[in-house]
Amino acid sequence: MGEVSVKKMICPFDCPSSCGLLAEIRDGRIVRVKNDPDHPVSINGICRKMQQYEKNIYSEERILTPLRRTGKKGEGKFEAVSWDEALTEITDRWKVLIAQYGPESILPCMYSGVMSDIQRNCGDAFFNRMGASVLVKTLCSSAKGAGYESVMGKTGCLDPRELKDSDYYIVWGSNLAATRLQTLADLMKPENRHKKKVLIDTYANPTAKYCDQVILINPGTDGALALAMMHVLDKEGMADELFLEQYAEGYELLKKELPKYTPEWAESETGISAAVVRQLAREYGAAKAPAIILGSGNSRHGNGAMTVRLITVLSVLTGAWQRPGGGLCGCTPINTAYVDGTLITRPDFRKQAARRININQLAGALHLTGDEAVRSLYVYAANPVNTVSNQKKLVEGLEREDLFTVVHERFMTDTARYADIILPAAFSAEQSDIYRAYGYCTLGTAWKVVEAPGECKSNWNTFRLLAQYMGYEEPYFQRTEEEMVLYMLDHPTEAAGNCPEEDRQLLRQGGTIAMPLSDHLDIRTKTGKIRIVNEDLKEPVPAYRRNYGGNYPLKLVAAPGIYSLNSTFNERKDLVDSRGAMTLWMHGEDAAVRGIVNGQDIIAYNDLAQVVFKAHVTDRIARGTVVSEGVYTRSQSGNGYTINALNHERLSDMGEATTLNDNTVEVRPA
Ligand SMILES: Nc1nc2c(c(=O)[nH]1)N[C@H]1C(S)=C(S)[C@@H](COP(=O)(O)OP(=O)(O)OC[C@H]3O[C@@H](n4cnc5c(=O)[nH]c(N)nc54)[C@H](O)[C@@H]3O)O[C@H]1N2
Ligand SMILES: Nc1nc2c(c(=O)[nH]1)N[C@H]1C(S)=C(S)[C@@H](COP(=O)(O)OP(=O)(O)OC[C@H]3O[C@@H](n4cnc5c(=O)[nH]c(N)nc54)[C@H](O)[C@@H]3O)O[C@H]1N2
Ligand code: SF4
Ligand SMILES: [Mo]
Repeated sequence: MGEVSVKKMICPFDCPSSCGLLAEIRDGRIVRVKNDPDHPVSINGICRKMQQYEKNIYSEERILTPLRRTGKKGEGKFEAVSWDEALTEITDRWKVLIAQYGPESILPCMYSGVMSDIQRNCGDAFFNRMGASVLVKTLCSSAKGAGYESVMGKTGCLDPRELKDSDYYIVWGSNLAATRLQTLADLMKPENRHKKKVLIDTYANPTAKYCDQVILINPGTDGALALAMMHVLDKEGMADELFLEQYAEGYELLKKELPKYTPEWAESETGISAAVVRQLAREYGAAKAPAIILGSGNSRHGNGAMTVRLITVLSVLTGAWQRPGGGLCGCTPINTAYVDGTLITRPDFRKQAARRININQLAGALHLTGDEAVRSLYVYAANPVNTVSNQKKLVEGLEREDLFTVVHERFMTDTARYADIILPAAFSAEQSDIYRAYGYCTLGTAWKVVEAPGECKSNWNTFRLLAQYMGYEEPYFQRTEEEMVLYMLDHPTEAAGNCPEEDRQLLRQGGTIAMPLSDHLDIRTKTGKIRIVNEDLKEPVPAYRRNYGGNYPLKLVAAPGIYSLNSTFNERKDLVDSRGAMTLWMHGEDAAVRGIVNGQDIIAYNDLAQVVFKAHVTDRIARGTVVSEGVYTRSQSGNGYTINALNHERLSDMGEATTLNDNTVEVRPA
């Protein structure tokens, strides 16, 4: 047996900390993965999913060669072909489609399978060059971003490392134990243990056991709670009017609206008793440096951006932002660009504007006909059958015989099953890239540590080949992956260029550097002030607006799970086994009136579909709400459909985002 060498990697998944990893390598294979103690964030460890990353990389299920479909769409029958055969077939089909119907008949579909900059975004350059339809990539938290920015502009929010200075925490619609593990670790440190932690969520998610108080709220009503808290703060003289005068604009206009938003009014919207609203507001107002740790759950509603806008305004009301640890955490802590993304996406390659298709409306897009029809779909780093709304209609679209579908994947996902051609994808360990965490002020690089098995290729190398077969001759498509990383390091943004020499050296070698934390009083809005009232918006004064809701009696929430990351990690048997069946949490009273008992098979249904779950009956959920955790595959469900079959394609109020927590269902025994 050869010697063990240790190399640095960075976690490529869609998770806010982009943890540093150390790979132990023997005979060209990774034998173990652990946390990199030199990394600025993941000093204490990494999550259970990534502790055995080698199990994913060397999984028996991995796709190792290009494949051509031999069975019916969806059946999962394929034969191995060479890269040359696959690329020739793909590009021949595309050339015909472009000549006959124009390049907009081709639609790329990507999302967050890999988060490193080049591998994630290089496809944009290829499809810009082609002139293909533009995918609007708003499957995650763009409503949250729009709501925050409408108040704070580009001002950086708290980096979680600053939470050590806070004296009170509100975890608002986030399951830290699953999605922000490094933040939870910080909150549980001995020096922070005694500080009160309040969870506001639709159910007692796995983070509840780390909190001192759990407040259950009706989904989509958080804006009412924020307004009622502001009502109390204003009425009881806890708003910091000096701070608001100096740093913000428009408070006097909002103040006029506050009298009507009483805790009693909020109780009728949120289901939280007026007494608890008052108690929460008073505690929050009494704290010197309270931090609101905001998840994305409550932004995935028809009123999601307005909700985040109201919570952001609440975070400034008591002047918390002027004290270390006070303010809002969970939006973007970075107030400047670390990487010039246009060097990767190359908007200049696109010669004329093309139509935009929102990823949340992919199902509808695949049913367009005539001149508008989508005739080819190229999916990479995404698994829309499991992660995009309106699953049933989406699958019907993918079944179209005249839709030429290519999927670049690591595993036979529910989406890959519908491909005409599958291309085998590399893992992050087998490719090189630049990494920015979205939840921390860090910047890193990681070089390939092992060769890809079989014929797997990275996104960059695949688009390079596709460009070659299409006859695209731009120098961009000639670069190797390593040359592209070096090119990016040689063309730094101002912030990255200003790093100390030793940090720049580290980036060339591979590793993560801590970038300066944002100055939270350096308000980066158009007016230089925090915009409590924003004249650029349709509704300048923030107000309570209801979410879409629906005609069925129970509100349905899709929560993230600990054992998977969106649909990723469904290839890991150990994690899938620990997770268990696809369950639907429901309140004991809601179950009783429907004759449902714990553990029973149940059917949740609405106008879109029926989905079979196991009932998880509990009193730790808001009445009238049902929640399903985690993203399951179709084969793990009782009837071949998962929660997204029950979700509409409607978009949020700002940011064109998913509204996957804003749907209603009825439930009956199966
Ligand atoms: N293990 C694991 N880690 C992950 C992911 C995963 O799937 N698994 N996903 C990754 C991705 S892509 C992202 S974007 C982040 C997301 O991570 P965060 O931004 O921290 O947000 P979530 O944990 O998704 O927040 C979901 C919570 O919001 C609650 N919620 C839903 N609607 C409402 C509402 O109207 N009001 C309130 N108060 N709560 C509501 C849900 O019940 C759930 O507990 O996590 C990333 N990390
Ligand atoms: N019901 C429900 N739906 C959700 C969510 C939820 O919590 N519940 N979360 C939502 C959120 S926040 C998000 S961000 C989206 C995420 O939606 P998706 O981006 O579809 O995320 P994943 O399901 O993780 O699928 C990513 C796929 O990319 C593949 N992949 C990984 N690395 C690479 C690579 O380097 N190259 C290529 N070509 N492929 C690669 C993986 O094998 C995986 O199949 O889902 C959203 N949808
Ligand atoms: S906590 Fe998130 S970033 Fe860290 S190793 Fe796990 S999935 Fe990756
Ligand atoms: Mo996400």
